[in-house]
Amino acid sequence: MKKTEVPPDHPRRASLEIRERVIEGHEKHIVATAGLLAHGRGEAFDYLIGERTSEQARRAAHAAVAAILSADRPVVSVNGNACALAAKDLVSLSEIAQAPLEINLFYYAREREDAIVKSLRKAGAKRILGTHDSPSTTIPELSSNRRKVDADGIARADVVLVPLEDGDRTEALRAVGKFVIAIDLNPLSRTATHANVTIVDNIVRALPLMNELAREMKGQSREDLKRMASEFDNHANLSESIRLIMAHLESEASRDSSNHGKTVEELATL
Ligand code: PTJ
Repeated sequence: MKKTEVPPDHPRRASLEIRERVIEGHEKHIVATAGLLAHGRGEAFDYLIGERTSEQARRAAHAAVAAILSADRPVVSVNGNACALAAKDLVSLSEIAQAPLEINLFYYAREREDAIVKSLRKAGAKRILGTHDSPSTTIPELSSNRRKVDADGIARADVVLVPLEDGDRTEALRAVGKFVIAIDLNPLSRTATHANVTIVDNIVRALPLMNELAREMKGQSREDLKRMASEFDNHANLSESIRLIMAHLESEASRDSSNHGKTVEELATL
């Protein structure tokens, strides 16, 4: 199917182009049908946070990268939406942090697995775990398809990055002792509240930032990185992210023209 062209002067161009990538991913079987709905929910929260990376998200990304770089066996979990929106960034983070990529799907279908493998390989991935021919084991706490994990990957990982995760799996990963990093635009989701570090931002902004930070922080000592990760307070950070949304809404509701053009951080201090 021909890709819909977004007019260059469309005021919502950036958001519509991201949406087109998800639709294209769905047509190629990378994204599950439910992934289209998940994206719509994400878009709504992105609108509420001002469609930009907040200071809170930046701090969380810093702690997340510190945790990944200081881990013994970090893994980057990949699902359909993450692959459609950020394949190259997932591959480069995996390389910088020496964290293997593992495909882990809620709505498993062999054609989706194949489509994701193809897309990750095109983005430069050399090694991909979690495929049908890899040795697998299960997370006992979980009943969905995602209970199957790669014996060489998530099963033995200490730190797992789960972009756009469903709540059950985050809880299950925590229950089996993993340090979980989530990227989730919804600060109220079970994933956001159960992860050790939640980056409340769009994956299309969060992953490039994580790559940049990973390059910068790679030379730091393991002790410093471990300290940065352990000092991060996810609940406090999520509360601040929710306050930013409230401030944004307050300003919109008051329709005070003097506040137009202010960033959400500036609004939060009013
Ligand atoms: O590819 P599969 O089969 O593994 O399925 C993937 C989905 C995303 C369909 C599955 O994990 C799912 O149903 O997830 P949920 O429970 O809908 O949660 C997805 C979360 O991601 C929601 O909290 C959304 O707000 C959030 N989200 C959606 N798009 C983005 C996002 N967060 C960050 N960046 C986005 N672009």
